[in-house]
Amino acid sequence: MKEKSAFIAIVGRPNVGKSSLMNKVLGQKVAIVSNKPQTTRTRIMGVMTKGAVQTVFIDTPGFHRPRNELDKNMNKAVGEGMSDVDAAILVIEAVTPFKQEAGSIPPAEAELLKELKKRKIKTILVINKIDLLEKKDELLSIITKYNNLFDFETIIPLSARTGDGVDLMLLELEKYAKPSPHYFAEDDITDQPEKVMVAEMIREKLLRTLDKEVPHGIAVDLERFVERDTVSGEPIVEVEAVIICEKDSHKGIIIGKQGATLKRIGSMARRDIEEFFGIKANVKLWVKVKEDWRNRQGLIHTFGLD
Ligand SMILES: Nc1nc2c(ncn2[C@@H]2O[C@H](COP(=O)(O)OP(=O)(O)OP(=O)(O)O)[C@@H](O)[C@H]2O)c(=O)[nH]1
Ligand SMILES: [Mg+2]
Repeated sequence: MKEKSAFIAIVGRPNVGKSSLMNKVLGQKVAIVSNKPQTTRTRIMGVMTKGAVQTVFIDTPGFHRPRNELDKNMNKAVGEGMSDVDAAILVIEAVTPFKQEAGSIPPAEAELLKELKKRKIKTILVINKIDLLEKKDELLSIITKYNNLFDFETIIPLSARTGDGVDLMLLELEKYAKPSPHYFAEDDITDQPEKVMVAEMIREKLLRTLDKEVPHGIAVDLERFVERDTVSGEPIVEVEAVIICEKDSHKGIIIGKQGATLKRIGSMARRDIEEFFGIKANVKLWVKVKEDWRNRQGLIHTFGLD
């Protein structure tokens, strides 16, 4: 059997459902998901091996106007995610949360299309969240609008939530696999080390629990991550993490009244970690303030975000 591989970049504005789509395809949660924009901060690979064909998805941060050094790094990660791929998926939303002028598209999407054109990348347009569409004929105007702007390989409306249309996308992707050895082992699902995945699981709970500007200024630094046996011989994974935030007032919000918020975040993260490793977990969390860390390259590097 001749091995084949395909590298597929997933790009788009923040919050359109890129990570949800990758997770749905893989049938496993590899990238964290939240209803806040800019959830994904780095390039994350998701690996799917079916027989001779290995498809490597590259989930990227939502492309957006940069406001600090971290944002610039995130946009850079989008550019890097698009290099040397066999095709790209541009994900857009069937229903946008903001008003748009007729015929126009969000500036971030226009910029991504410019980049895809410049790099001559074969691009599939995915219109996500069709489960939210009240009138299906609205799809037609979206398709016409985007078709006028770019020569897409194909356009696929789908729902990463329900899975509707996802099979059609996978069928389309088969075209881009090229004869090549596999880059990952057959049972690999991601390039992220376990330590990074644990830190991300904690950050996801923070994103889901906190509001306004607080979650965007957060990083999770894993200080301890070990598996050991308890006295009764049961395996347990010990996790100790520091939650970095930007202001004293944020620290207070994260901890909550008598530590209630932090406790809730810790137990939600513990459940995820236990499910992921299939053994019991202990999660200890602290909160520290590092002012303006999103503009300090040294700290951005420390948290693995460059
Ligand atoms: N109704 C509906 N919601 C969806 C669908 N796909 C994703 N979502 C929701 O959209 C929000 C954003 O999803 P993500 O997968 O984190 O989006 P993303 O594009 O990776 O976002 P960034 O990482 O911030 O760029 C979450 O609340 C998802 O649950 C869908 O098909 N239907
Ligand atoms: Mg994402």
